[in-house]
Amino acid sequence: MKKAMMAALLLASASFAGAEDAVLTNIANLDFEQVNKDNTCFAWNKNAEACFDNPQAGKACAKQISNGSNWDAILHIPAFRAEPKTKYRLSVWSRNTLTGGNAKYGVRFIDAKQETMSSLQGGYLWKPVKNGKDKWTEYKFEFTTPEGLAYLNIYFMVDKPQGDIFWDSVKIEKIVSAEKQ
Ligand SMILES: [Ca+2]
Repeated sequence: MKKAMMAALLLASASFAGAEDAVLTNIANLDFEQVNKDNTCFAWNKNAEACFDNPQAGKACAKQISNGSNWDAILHIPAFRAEPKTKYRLSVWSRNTLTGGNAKYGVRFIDAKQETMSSLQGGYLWKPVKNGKDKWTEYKFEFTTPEGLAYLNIYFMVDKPQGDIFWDSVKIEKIVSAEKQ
């Protein structure tokens, strides 16, 4: 009886382990450890510089540069392949000294023609970070990709910032655990 219970427990834990969320590992420099010669962040656009003072992990983080407001102040990577009708979780770490303006992180939904799926909430999902939170803080949210999606992208936006904002240790996971239950 006892042995049968053990076997059942082992079996249960084995099937649970097989349904763990999958971290997407094929996206370059989500930890900001790779730095270009001009001190910008490898793989990201130019709206950040590498910062070696107090990263959340490793040797470097990103200090976002604002070149104005809204679209001039977005930091992003190239779009990466993703699956439609699938649940994902985006996690980022942030610290900031903002006393005005705002900063947010989010994703862009992109179709097979590499166009923004703007009929869906403008094609973007945004989440704010808390102004003045100068200790590293993890932020995350889950979302389900729409039918027809072919790519995702990760975006950081600052709007009229007063102060500095830093990002590190970005992670995107495909959520599989919930689907299997
Ligand atoms: Ca780092």
